[in-house]
Amino acid sequence: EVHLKSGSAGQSAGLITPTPADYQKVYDAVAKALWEHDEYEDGSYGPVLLRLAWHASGTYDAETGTGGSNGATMRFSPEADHGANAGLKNARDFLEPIKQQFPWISYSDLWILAGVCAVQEMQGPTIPWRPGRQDRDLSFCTPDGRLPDASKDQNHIRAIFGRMGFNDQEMVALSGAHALGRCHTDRSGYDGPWTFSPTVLTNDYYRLLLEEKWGWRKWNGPKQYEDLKTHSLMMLPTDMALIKDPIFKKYVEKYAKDNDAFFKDFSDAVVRLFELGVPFQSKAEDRMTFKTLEQ
Ligand code: CCH
Repeated sequence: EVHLKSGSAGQSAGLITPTPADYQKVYDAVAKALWEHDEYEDGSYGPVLLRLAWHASGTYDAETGTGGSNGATMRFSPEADHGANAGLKNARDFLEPIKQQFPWISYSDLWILAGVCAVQEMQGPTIPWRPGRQDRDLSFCTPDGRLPDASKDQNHIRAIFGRMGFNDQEMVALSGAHALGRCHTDRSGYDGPWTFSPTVLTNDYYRLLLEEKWGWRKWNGPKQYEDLKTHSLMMLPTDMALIKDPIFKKYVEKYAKDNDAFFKDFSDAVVRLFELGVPFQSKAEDRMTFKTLEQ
């Protein structure tokens, strides 16, 4: 049970459980703010919101049951200062007014709901969602080093995502998120977008991986690839590992050919990712789906 402020759920104050309609209101507020703040970067906070939700979830360790999106411990040092989380303050700050507007939702539910909203508003698949995350204090911060290191290879990808409990197919499906957003020299040190439409989710990431010619970029920054035709797109060493590894490559080829298959597998894998380590009271059947602003 959650304390809803008077009026926020169309009811008088009291201890009542928020309904799907209440969560849809939160979704709508995030979506509206996304469209209002199109001055950010390529025109949308969507990519950085998705990355916040992923980095909150991707700390999960299946063996110890620690980490994951329950807790929203990235609000605190040391987790906020982990190298992998550089720049995610932009996403947390973006969501702060929404949290003020809907004080009954936990930060941890809000961050993940915002990730769902980002995917859907960027024309991606529907991501079923359920509430139940509770905020925790900084003693629950995870140690540094649980998120992937972009300079590494397929063994590292398997070690990191295997620790969360994912299989090869899911690892490739999740990586399609790199159709969105860009790298920033002042955050990761890397530079540039993966696709020509970084605020619309498509299977272009896979198509470009396979169809473009890639070579090392000649610059002073960390080792990354650039497309040899336009020199405006990039791939990380971990991205290129998906076509160097024959098993990963099979899935890259599948998703490059079939956007529907990508959307379905991406949605399934993201639902799992976003629920890692959350002690839900509700059942999987109780997941809700949100309407986009357009719908
Ligand atoms: Fe990622 N990612 N990611 N990523 N990522 C970066 C940016 C985004 C890795 C490294 C990086 C996933 C998997 C991996 C997004 C979503 C996902 C950046 C640039 C690096 C580096 C950060 C910067 O400079 O701002 C590595 C390594 C892996 C796996 O091996 C997965 C999984 C997801 C989501 C499902 C999104 C979105 C971005 C763009 C963020 C932005 O601000 O534009």
